[in-house]
Amino acid sequence: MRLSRYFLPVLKETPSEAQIASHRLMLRAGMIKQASAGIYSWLPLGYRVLRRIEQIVHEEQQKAGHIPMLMPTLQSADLWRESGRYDAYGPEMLRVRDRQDRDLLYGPTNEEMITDIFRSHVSSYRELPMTLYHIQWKFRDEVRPRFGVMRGREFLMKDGYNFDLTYEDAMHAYNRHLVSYLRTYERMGLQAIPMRAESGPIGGDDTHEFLVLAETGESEVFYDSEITELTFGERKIDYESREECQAVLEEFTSRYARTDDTHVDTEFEEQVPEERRRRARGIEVGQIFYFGTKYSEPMGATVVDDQGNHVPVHMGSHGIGVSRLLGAIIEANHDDNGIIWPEGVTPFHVGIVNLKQGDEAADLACEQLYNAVVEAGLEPLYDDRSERAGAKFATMDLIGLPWRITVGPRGLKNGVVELTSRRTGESEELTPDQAVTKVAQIYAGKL
Ligand code: 5CA
Repeated sequence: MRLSRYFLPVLKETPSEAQIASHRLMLRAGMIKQASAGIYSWLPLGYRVLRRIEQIVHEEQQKAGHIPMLMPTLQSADLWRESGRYDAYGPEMLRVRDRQDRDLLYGPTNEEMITDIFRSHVSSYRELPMTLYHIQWKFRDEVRPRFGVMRGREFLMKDGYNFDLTYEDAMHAYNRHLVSYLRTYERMGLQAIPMRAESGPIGGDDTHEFLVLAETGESEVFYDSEITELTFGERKIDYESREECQAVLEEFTSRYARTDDTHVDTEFEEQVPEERRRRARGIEVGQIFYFGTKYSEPMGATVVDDQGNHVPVHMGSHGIGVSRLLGAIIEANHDDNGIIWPEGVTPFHVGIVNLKQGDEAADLACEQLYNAVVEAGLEPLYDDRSERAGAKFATMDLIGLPWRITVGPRGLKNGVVELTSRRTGESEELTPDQAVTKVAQIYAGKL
């Protein structure tokens, strides 16, 4: 992409309505524009990151054996009357009436709809286990939408639903989700800690929220500091193996880590030595639930088991806040000059800055670099505008591409360009070929 042809409406001034860094930076970097309270348009740069995050979520879900699909945003109220949640959900639900006077709603979540799909098509235990998921826009009429995409009214969620014959099978699905979530967040450069939480309107007793520690987080959390030393890393996992998945759950959830809803002072003090007790704030980027037959029973989602009995299926649901993740990633990765994207989610892999647009040698070198980067399978953003170098650097720093190649007539006389890391600020002089090879190698390990 050439910046002269792109749509990147960066803001010079800091928008006064934004209270936290991620919201400010997303507005300043031209990633989003508010359409109305808690509802945003995704401008091209923001949309790119959103798509990258979705892609990682898809890949990790499918590795775990979960099946992608897509359900609509508008749902019939009748389904929600069957589960009893139409009245119970309250004013967060946006209710709509069509021209036939039928009650619809803009889905805040999809337990009812997926249960209806399941009961229409699945009748034997032989078809289980099954986990279906989608990535779709949700609407919750939050009392206080704020912090940009962090607490929106319309937001993008990955929501997955498991259908299992027994409690044990359903807990295996729960554990698979826990593992796949750990991997998903790590690929985005985030540490998200599973913490015992409250299930709220989704229901059920077993639930964990995944929290990214951040001062600006909306949740208060209490945890044993040892937990922050755990990473899933590059290890292999066999998702079919109950033991392996259960072992990961135990490893990541045996230490004290709870949100304020489930926190108990006396237990915290008993279980964690004082020097390891931490009280902090966090951003909830996902939640997993086991709720058994809460929906399958009232809605008649049963299968015939191997004895010929009709039994309601055990279910759980598992969500990732896809659009919220942009905010969480930026909260965890920025400095005074702007965003610092982790390689896994960056909107472009490398920025090319031409210090002297119109200089024949510089223009030619940039074109060649651009083509070489594309040939290496990466996406460059080439700042080919006739701007001052300082302005070009400021834009690159603001939008946060992890790597920048700077090309100027002076360096070219010696056959070199400059490769700069956004995170460390360190630069090195390399030939254009070496610079492309190095960037390609970095991404080969990160994508
Ligand atoms: N049906 C279940 C799991 S699929 C469910 O709805 N879970 S949830 O309510 O916890 O939402 C899943 C994730 O969506 C949350 O962990 C959070 O990351 C994200 N989320 C929830 N509300 C909002 C909101 N108003 N704005 C942005 N993201 C949100």
